Amino acid sequence: MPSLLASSTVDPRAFTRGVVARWFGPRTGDATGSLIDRLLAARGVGATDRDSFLRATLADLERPWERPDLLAAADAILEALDRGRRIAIYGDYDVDGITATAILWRTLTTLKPDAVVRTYVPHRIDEGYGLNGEALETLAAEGIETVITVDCGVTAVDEADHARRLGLELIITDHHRPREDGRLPDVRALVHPSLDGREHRFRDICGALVAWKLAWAMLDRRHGSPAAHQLPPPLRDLLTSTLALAAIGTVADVMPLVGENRAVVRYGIAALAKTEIPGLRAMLALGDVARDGIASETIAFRLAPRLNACGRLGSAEAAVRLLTTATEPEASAIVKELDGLNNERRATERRIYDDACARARDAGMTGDDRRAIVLASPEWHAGVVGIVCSRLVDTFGRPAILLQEFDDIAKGSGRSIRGFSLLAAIQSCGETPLKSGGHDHAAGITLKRDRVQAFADAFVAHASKTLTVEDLVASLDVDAHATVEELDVATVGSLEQLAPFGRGNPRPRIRLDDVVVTAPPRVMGKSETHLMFHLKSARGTFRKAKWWDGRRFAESLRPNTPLDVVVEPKIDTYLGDRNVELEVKDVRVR
Ligand SMILES: [Mn+2]
Repeated sequence: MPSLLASSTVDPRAFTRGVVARWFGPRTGDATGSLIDRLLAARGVGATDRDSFLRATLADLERPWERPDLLAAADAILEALDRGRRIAIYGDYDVDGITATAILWRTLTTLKPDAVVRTYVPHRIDEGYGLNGEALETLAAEGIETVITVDCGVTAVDEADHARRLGLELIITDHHRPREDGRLPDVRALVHPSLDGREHRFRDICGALVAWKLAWAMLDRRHGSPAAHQLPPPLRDLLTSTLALAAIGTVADVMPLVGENRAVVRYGIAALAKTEIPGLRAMLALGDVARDGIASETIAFRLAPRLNACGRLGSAEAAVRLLTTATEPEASAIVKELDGLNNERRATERRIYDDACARARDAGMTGDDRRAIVLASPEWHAGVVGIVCSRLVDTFGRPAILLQEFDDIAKGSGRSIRGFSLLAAIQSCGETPLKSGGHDHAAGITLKRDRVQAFADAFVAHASKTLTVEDLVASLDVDAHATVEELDVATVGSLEQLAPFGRGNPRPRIRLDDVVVTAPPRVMGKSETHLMFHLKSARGTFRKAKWWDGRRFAESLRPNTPLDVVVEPKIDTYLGDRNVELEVKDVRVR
């Protein structure tokens, strides 16, 4: 059997052990040039791509009128509008699905204000993800004639046949992985960025961006100037305002922020700051959301969790209304509701996390012998266990699977660590689940309830056999070495050119060798878990540093003990002064 472990082959990049994690990254002297050039090189952006990466403009996007699949779908929808057919946009309950739904709804109702267009988002618990036959029957019975999917449908071969029997015209737009057997639904038009033989130029895009490109294709077909493909100003504004929604979907669906996604998120954030969409304005008006300006992190940590909150707990209907029909007063009421649900979700998450930690410790799944966590409970909400798994992986440095038990089944999800493929492990540990799917890093699983214990034993045994104790130490990717002197306001400020940051393009992590802490760190924050101190180079240059949640590592920070540190440099603009601040991620005593 082939090994499931990448760590059994040696990572080509050297690693050093810090207090918290193994550091993977370039050796000293590996690269030359300015810091930004070294960072780009570390990310595989060479001299030829440098300018387009830094520029990241919408002009670099593939033109929708150059794509036959987008044109066919655009024409089918325009024809449906012209014929006055009743249209349903069928989406998904996560943020990508909700924003994709809103993009098409806004476009269709602008193109034809009196069109009959409704949205349909399945209930997470009662219906589950994707096109389902019963929903199609409901829509047909209601008089719907054309169904356009967003963020789902590419695997719906049987449902497409069912739709045809019901007399529904079906147009599918999706970005999920097609079926293993290669069968595609037989429909009027199908748009998908990564189908074999008809891939888009940039394939890693979310459902909302697929929908936005379709919107652009429709607007161009109907109102674009023939040669230059220019739109009249109000329609250009529509495209800009819906770009904010596409950016939210892109970040929330954790797309890699490279290629087209960089331009979409960068310009989408600019559009978000000026948005006229009442629902988005109401979200931005929440106290904590846009306090420090708007960046990809604003979307990831402040907007997306709230938009997700109602869908996680069941129905995404309120969030869809927020981004489609809601007027200003409705929008602020919905945002209040979503904020409340998000707080509820966080409380649920904390409760499950505390419970799971205690049970993992009791079951001996947090020590060195048993190297994975698999637990089940009837009390745990299936919509939240995935997030809790991520936190367990962070805390205990090992794969974690949590299941909710109900009736005679157990359903849940898991998260993994570097070098351990979760899906492969689930499928090869000797207990066959009813259903499993996902990736190396994250997976979903359904079991018969009376097999949970056997599965847990088999999975933990498998992980304990394949993972070494060293594998359980968290890992940290380092982009480049630098000197303290080099991290001045101008250089650190210039790193913002690499934004937006997220998956595939994280905030630069920089290693500083041979520095010292000048005085005992100060404890800060309400929780008294954070540290503040100054780092000094051998040549005597100081920088302010912070270590969030670093108090437990305070004894590694004895003044004047030589250290190597990994930091994320930032510009702090407190009281209008611009200063460099280093966010410490890990230290190593030399
Ligand atoms: Mn999606």
